[in-house]
Amino acid sequence: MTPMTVETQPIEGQKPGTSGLRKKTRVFMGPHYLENFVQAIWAGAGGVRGKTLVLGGDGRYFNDRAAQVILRMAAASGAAKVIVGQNAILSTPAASNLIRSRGTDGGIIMSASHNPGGPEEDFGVKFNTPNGGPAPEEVTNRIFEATKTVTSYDILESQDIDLTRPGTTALGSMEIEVVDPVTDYAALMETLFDFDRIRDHLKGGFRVVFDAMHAVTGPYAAEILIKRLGAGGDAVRNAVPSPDFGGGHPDPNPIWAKPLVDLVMGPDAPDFAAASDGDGDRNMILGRGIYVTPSDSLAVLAANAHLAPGYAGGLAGVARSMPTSRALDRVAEAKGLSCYETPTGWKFFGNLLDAGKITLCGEESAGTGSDHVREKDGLWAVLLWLNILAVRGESVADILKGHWAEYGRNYYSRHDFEGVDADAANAMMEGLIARLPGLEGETVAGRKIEMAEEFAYDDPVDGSRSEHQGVRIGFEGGGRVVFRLSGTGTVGATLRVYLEDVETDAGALGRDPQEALAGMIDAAETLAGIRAATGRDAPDVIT
Ligand code: G16
Repeated sequence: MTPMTVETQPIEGQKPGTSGLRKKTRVFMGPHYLENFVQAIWAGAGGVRGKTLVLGGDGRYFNDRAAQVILRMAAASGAAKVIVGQNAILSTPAASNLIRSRGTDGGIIMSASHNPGGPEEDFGVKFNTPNGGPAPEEVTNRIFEATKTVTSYDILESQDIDLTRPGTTALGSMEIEVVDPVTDYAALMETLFDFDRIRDHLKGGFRVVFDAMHAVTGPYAAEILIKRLGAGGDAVRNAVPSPDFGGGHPDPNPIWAKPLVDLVMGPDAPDFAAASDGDGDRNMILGRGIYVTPSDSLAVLAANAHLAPGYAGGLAGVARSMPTSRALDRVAEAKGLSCYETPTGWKFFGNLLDAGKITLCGEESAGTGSDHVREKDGLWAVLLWLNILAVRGESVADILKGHWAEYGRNYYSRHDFEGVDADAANAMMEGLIARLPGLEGETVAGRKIEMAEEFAYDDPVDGSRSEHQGVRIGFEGGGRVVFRLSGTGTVGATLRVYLEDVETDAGALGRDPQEALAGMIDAAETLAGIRAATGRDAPDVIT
């Protein structure tokens, strides 16, 4: 088997976004598209000669084909070994775990996360560094630069590798180890949580439903929740992964996981319900009659993590992305913990976790995680909730109400305007940014503005600076509006408007969030002219 060098030329637009490169699947399947990007990853990673990598994906359409191409390219470029999930499947947190626990040089994850899959939908590729986390901007910038100059790529000519059975095989001089995707991950979870206690709680009649949304967590949830924790056989729904996620959006939010929300609001509600996304790193938490926002979930987990054995020693510190609500900050303040504010993107937590400055972190976009891996982790969040529920013996609703009574409530919502005209969205943001210097002290929609700025982040570990990370406008009394353009969409632009207001009056903690946030919603419209810029009367998705 001799490596071939294939001539190519740079393809425009291969700039990694918030989380790797995401494009329409057909774009990825186009001539040289995937190959160019993978060759650029090798360049950005300083080459792969002699290195060991992890490879896996969420099983979406083209996952299997892309894996074969990446393996041939790794072999042709001299990689020593690739550890690959059986059938090229690995959830994102499981991949992160393998990268770390096997002491590898990093890995490639094939996923477009919560975006739908299929020939007409989305595909994605991202590179994770040896710490198991998404490559930091310095590396993704190098990858992007390499995509602009690539003139050839190396690939081995060979038949497909059999990835259907665990075991070791070879491709040229490269070793390929096919591993069961679930085993190591499930073992890690057992080290963090009190499985006996959770099992007893479930045995005592506490009912759990988990919706895998036809995506990668099905087999993980079946192994952990049903087999190891003894939840009933019907506890895991939509458990068989499919290349197009059953035709749905594998996005665990009240819109795309509506059947689950309906279930917990209905007469036959389980005590606890949860869902995860395409690649298993996001989570949605529900209790009987209640939806827990990701920001509240993060705050509750931070306040109670010590109840699980893996966190019994307390937390080193916590972090959240800037648009995430400041409910976490209240917990951190009460407990005397450092609380860091990072830009959107899990990659920004990596340095803080590596340096031991934080143990727990999360984002409003349904991501929560800890220092056990370097990705957010959907099932981990479910298990931490279950551990807390088992110890406290209360309902989800009571825990949440108790939390608000103790710390106050940060009403929170995100309004998304999807697939809007990119030029119009950019012009809206630029107009807003130009007005920021004059906004402080002004009153908008009846509330006085205390601060108005574009968020920039100075990494306290490596000193790097990331600018233009969203516009934030803070109001007297703790209200806040944040504007950002998404970095994960594949069509036009998606405008995200993050709304927050603080309530500490005990009699006003149970309001409908959209109603409680009406003032901030007005302020956002007045400040940015969202309707005019997007041509929409209302958001496409409200979470
Ligand atoms: C990714 C990132 C997250 C980010 C989210 C939304 O999640 O890993 O850090 O919060 O996208 O990003 P944006 O607002 O730019 O669309 P995932 O689950 O898609 O990998």
